[in-house]
Amino acid sequence: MKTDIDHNDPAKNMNMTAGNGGETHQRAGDDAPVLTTQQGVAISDNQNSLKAGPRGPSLLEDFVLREKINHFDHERIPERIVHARGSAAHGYFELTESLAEYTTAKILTETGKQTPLFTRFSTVAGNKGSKDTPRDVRGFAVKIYTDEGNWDIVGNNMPIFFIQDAMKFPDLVHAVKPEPDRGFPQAASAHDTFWDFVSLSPETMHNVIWLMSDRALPRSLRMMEGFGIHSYRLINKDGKSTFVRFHWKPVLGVQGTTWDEAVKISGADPDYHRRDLFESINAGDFPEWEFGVQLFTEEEADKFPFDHLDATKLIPEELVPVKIVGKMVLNRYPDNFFAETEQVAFCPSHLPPGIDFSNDPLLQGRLFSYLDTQLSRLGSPNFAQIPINAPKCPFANNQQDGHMQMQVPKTRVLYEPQSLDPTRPRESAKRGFGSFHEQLDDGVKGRVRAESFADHYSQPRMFYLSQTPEEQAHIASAYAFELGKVDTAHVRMRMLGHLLNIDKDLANRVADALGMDLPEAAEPRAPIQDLPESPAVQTIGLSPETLKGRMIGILVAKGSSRSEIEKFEKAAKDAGASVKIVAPGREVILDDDTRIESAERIAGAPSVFFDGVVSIIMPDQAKKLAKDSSTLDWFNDAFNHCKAIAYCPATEEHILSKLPIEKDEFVTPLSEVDAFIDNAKTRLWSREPKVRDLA
Ligand code: HDE
Repeated sequence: MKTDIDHNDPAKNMNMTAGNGGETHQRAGDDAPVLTTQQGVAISDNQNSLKAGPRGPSLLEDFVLREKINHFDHERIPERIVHARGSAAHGYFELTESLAEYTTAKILTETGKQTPLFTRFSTVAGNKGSKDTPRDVRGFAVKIYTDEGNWDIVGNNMPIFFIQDAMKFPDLVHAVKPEPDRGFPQAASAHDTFWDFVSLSPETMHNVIWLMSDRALPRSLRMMEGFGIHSYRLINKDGKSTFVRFHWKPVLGVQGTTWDEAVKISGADPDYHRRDLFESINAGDFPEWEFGVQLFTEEEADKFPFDHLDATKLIPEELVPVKIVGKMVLNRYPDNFFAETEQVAFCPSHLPPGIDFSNDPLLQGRLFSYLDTQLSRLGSPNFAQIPINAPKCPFANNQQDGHMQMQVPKTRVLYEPQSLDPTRPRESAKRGFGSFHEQLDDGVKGRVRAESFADHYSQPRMFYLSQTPEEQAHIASAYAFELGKVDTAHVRMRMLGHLLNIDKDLANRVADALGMDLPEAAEPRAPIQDLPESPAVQTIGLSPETLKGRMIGILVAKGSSRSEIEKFEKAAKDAGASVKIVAPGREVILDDDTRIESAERIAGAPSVFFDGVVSIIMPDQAKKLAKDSSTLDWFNDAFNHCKAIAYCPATEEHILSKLPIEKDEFVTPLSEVDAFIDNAKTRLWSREPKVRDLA
């Protein structure tokens, strides 16, 4: 707990001069760094443009002004067409178990070595300035700077995708993005065009049900699983291929928020996930994931009750276990958002030798798209020379010129074959990337979709039936919420027809919540199978009971007991949580007359920021706060979001007694510190049906 606040900041008034615009600013001393133009010419005045007299017009001659404004005018590049909103961090990959039996890729065979990487998380639909917590899929893209070239695992936080063929991607994205005539809604799937498209595309049903689940509302970027989705191949030294799917498993477990929380967080802190990533890394609490692989042969794949080349299908972990072979630690926040997070360019086609693509038609389309999009986003085929994109191993080729060429090739020879310069790089059949020699069927060329891709309902059904009852209620409520925003009745009706194929109870719950009658079920193209349940797809069921990575909020005010505050602060921190003191102001005098600094004013720190809340206030302050709606919401929301609350007598008498808060086992007096700490490790989900009308 911070106690001493120094109001004397001597640095504040150093070297200050008043400009004739009235502004106060610092001027460099003789040895201090000097501001210069792009050409390195020192600037004498960065406050005033060059004018013909104090009230006269500005002069064209002013190269300092022109250069400054010119650069400013061009400081934006096009945002990503999808995944525009993102946050990233540097870190490392470390292999713990060699996959030498399956691949020659050094990154998957050399254990114990730390290889640098850069990971960017994103939402999909919203623009660059949109909120962090919409209901959305999250991008999970990792660039590993291996010794054999960059490896980009460009995945999501869900193991499947909406569509089976790259041909449909622009349609999907046009449907979910803001409707083009009106330009809204931003970062939301709850609108007619999205549901119109998906209700006409049964292949989307699996990803849509994941989107309606708690997986679409991550509590933190540190608490998301990552999936490479598509099947890839590992190729060993004998040229043998094994199929593989890549997984990232968060050490903090998978955790979500409720929808109501996500909505409130987005208002109170649109940067909630970015801030959490920044704060956790700065606190030395480094986000970490285990790296795992699902390995299977062609023969095993032939026995799966689905086609693994279809990206709308996951391979249940119960069928092919995820073998943990490494880890990723994120330990450095970018120094500059634009240079790194914005300019990083991921391409699924970036692979080191020993890893190869499968024939998944969605993956095949992506291999074109990402390289192509970088041209319009970063403006030049030389984007790979930007530091965040450049490999950290030596690279050399004969590609020349173009916008922003940063290299200066010192050679006469930029072609092959050549006999003039023996030092120039040449192809190497031995070390170079080799594609798997796949024997292809003599198929007929045509615009076709494999019949083995036709089962669109069995896995969504498996997903729904594998959830805990609480999660099923969240999923049904999410469908009801989203379809409730759809104005076109036949679209809502068509979706109910699909839900009937997923689960009758689900369809009934959604129809009831919408006040609609159920239509006929949609006609399935393939028989719907009853697959074994897969608990690995849950969210609540996978949330560990821990305070690690969680945040406790302690409300204090004038005269609050220092010893009580310290008791809770210590207990929470000992259990691995972070703690934030919340108060009516930014400074508070406690019962022992010391002054402390709060992390936030209560008006700016609603309880949705915390996993458990504690209130330690004196009666006079409690009476005052009882008239403040943000304080009342603080307690009400904590209760409605099934969180633990520890209260003092004054809070009980003046605040809780006025609110519809029932004293269940998660609402405890200050004396029960241990009970509070235990409760804050989880949520009291049985409270939820009492406070919310779930579908
Ligand atoms: Fe992407 N996707 N995508 N996507 N995607 C892009 O590339 C695209 C797909 C994913 O943090 C774009 O650099 C097509 C699946 C992530 O910078 C673009 C298809 C998966 C990111 C693009 C897909 C993803 C992107 C936009 C269907 C999960 C953000 C900007 C064939 C496995 C990467 C950019 C970052 C970004 C195209 C499908 C994940 C336009 C055509 C499936 C995480 O190239």
